Amino acid sequence: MKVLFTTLLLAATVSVAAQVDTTFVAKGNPIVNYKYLGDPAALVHDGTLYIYAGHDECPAPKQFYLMNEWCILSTKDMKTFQEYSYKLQAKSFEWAKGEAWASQVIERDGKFYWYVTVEHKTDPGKSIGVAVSDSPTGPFKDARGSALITNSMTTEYTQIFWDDIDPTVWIDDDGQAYLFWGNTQCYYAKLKKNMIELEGPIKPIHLPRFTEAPWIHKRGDWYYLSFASEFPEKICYAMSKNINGPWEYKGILNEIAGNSNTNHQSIIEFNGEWYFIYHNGGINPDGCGFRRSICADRLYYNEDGTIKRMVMTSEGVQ
Ligand code: FUB
Repeated sequence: MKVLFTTLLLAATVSVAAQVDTTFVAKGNPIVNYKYLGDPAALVHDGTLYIYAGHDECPAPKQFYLMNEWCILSTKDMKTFQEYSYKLQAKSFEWAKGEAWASQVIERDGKFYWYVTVEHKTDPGKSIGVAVSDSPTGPFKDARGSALITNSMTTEYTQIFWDDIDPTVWIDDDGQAYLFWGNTQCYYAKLKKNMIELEGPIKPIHLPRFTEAPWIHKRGDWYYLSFASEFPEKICYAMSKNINGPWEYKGILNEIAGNSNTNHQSIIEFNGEWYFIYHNGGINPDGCGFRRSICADRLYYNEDGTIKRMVMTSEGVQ
């Protein structure tokens, strides 16, 4: 009886978690045109590409970040997308005041870890938390009950209150996991195998004109660290043969979006193609950095491993 009850409960939890809210066919860029979403972080798992994005809720004509939750989308072919009913709330982290800024999800040993930026209640400034789930579509719950990174852990490098934002996580071939993040100053640190504690010191990475939004990806034996640069933001990148650097700056990858002062990218391989997934202000009549929209375009490499300059298109990847 107990086993039957547990099985039913598990089945109910899984079906609630995977409930789809909206299915739509993308008509080029922006991909989503029924709501504003920014900071798209891509994950490929089991033949599906997931996008985790912050919900821009700032009403026009106001100009500030009003972001309370993150949403989950998925696609198997870059044409038909689904948005799930489950949303992760910034206030699900009891120690946080709110503000669902940029995030990323990564899988390890069948668990999905969602690293998020939020405003801390008692350690003034932005901080990084981590939630965990058995499914890429949730439900997620705070994995620590406290912040993984707080502003007071990095005051040695900068005095600003918003430098601890935009987490990106990489698990290297030897199993060692790394957290990269930052604004104005880029940081990285090793993570323990449990993915929810630091293993070792926080180290600075010196990148020219670094603003925010670091993203790590690897192709062949090259590691790539792309990031938002200056303001309004272009996306630039650096390359290395080692996740610990040194990083060689390679210049601009994507120009200013024009209709959004931020551009926040993720770069991922899916079904044999490389994609640059980013946001612009494309569905806002006046363009806007606080009512943003997710876009995707193909990304191509040169023979020497450097990346060709991105072309942002209206047609998208179809
Ligand atoms: O969405 C809030 C902030 O805007 C993100 O954390 C930054 O990367 C920028 O996109």
